[in-house]
Amino acid sequence: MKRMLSGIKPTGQLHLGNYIGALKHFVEYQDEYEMYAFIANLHCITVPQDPQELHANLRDCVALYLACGLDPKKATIFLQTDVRAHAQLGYIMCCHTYMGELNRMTQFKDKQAKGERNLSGGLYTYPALMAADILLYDSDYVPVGEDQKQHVELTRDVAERMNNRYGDLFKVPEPLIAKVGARIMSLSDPSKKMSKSDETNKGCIYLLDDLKTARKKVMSAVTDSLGQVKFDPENQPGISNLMQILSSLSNDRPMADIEAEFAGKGYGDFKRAVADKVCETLEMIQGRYQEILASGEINEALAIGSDRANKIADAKLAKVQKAIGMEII
Ligand code: ATP
Ligand code: LTN
Repeated sequence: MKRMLSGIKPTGQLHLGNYIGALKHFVEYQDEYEMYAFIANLHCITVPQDPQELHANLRDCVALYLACGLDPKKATIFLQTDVRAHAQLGYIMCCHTYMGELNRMTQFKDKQAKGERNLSGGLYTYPALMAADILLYDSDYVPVGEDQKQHVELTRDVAERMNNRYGDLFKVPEPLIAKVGARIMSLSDPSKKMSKSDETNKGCIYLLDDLKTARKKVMSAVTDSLGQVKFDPENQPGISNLMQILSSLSNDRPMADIEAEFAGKGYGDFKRAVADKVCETLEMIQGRYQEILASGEINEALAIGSDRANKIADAKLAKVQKAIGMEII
């Protein structure tokens, strides 16, 4: 069975972009692949976090993994800090990644370009830790949204570099990016991706938004004055974004099908259909989320997951350290 690994940062509440771009695929893949899904709580402290909020978000994040359908019997679900080898291999990867490579990473460059001050060293070296996350498990595939492709490509480069230098240490992974929904845009500004760090809060639908709020956000989504439901991201970014949401929440329904259904109808009808689908999805997730919080499922899933993950990660770390010449015995 091929192996797949992905992580989500528990910074803030998970949103519909995370669900459509990442979580939904983890669930689809868990039957076909050996799936490793973790909560990247080391990555999230690369930017300042409020300890109480972070603690609450961690719990919510695991609960939402389970509520979206990840099954601890099939997938290995764990907290990054429960597997110490991530930080240790992360350091080793950092020593094999060039500053020139890190300088090219857009996530860091964007923050720098915005003039944000006091960016941490951790934020700069973040891609090296991400490489360690992936390579510890000899992952074949890494399902992520479009924004993470560059990090997976860097992981491939560093893996190949180390394989050439020390012998066959790592499997070289491939990013897996869905055709539809890899970049869900903000509802209030379709030129930006839907993001947890949305200042206005209007463009982002959180998985735990109450249904009324979620419906309102869809109904007030920015569209255009062309008056046709057509998939044309360049000229109709707002409508095309809503179409992507509708399509991926309806088993990847073809765009032509959606265009045909709404031909000659107004944007109001179309938005209502999108809002209905979004609310139906949120209702299902939130129902399971409440059940999970009231049960002991979270701790149980994490205990089984970290046990499984530690075994694989420890063996890989030992192999790497030996190959580099860092071990005495
Ligand atoms: P932020 O929203 O603060 O920019 P993030 O959501 O990108 O952060 P993560 O929570 O770690 O950070 O992302 C988890 C996964 O969700 C990643 O695979 C990422 O590519 C995907 N993802 C995030 N936002 C979107 C989006 N708008 N559309 C599609 N996929 C997304
Ligand atoms: N960098 C990712 C989160 C992440 C990840 C990973 C994804 C950390 N480690 C390993 C895939 C594989 C993000 O910001 N979304």
